[in-house]
Amino acid sequence: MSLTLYYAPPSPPSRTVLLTLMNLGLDYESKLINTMASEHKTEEFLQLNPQGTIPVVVHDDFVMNESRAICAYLVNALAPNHSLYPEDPKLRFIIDQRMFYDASSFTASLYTALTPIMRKGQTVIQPEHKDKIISCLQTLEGFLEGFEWFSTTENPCIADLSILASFSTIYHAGLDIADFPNIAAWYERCSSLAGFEENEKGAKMFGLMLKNKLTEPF
Ligand SMILES: N[C@@H](CCC(=O)N[C@@H](CS)C(=O)NCC(=O)O)C(=O)O
Repeated sequence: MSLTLYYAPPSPPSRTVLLTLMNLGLDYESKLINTMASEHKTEEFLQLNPQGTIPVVVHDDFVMNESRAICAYLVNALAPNHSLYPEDPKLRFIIDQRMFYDASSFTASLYTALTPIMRKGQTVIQPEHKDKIISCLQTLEGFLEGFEWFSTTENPCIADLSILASFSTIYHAGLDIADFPNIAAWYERCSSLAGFEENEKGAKMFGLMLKNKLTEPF
């Protein structure tokens, strides 16, 4: 069996997959992709992923992109019914609901707010973009009310890993989390997860890059 991850440490979706591989205890080969040098746009890479994005995972000859779908596949194919993504339909619904919320609302709000800073030379996060991020954090805070993990069980799930990858990035960009005690306690709890330190390193890289471009605090 062979498993290869194409990724870059600052990239949140790359870190989501990295965290999943590490929490499943899977052996994999990693290939660093330097996006600054456009290594994700080479002909060779575009043959793997025509969308030209990372992460990409190749399991034997099966090629995948889209981080959360990759995480679900890794559990389904290589660790069925693992607590990261249990088969029980109701538990799985809760995990999918949190994970799809993360993709379609929380992480989407970050891309909307941060792309003008990272790629278009803006130096201030637009107030309406920040409002949307805060509104998503309020929702995430609510999901954690009475629970230790986004799974609502005593175990973390792949939604925890995808939210951790995104959240840690803005945390290290200077986001004030005083109004979100459930998220703060959850983030502290995440330090027990395999790969937490690797995720922190990448999140700090991205967060500091962002912080250096901002003329007003996050
Ligand atoms: N929804 C995708 C997002 C993938 C994505 O956009 N990755 C970024 C790095 S964080 C990328 O490769 N960007 C390059 C580009 O869009 O050209 C996932 O979760 O895997």
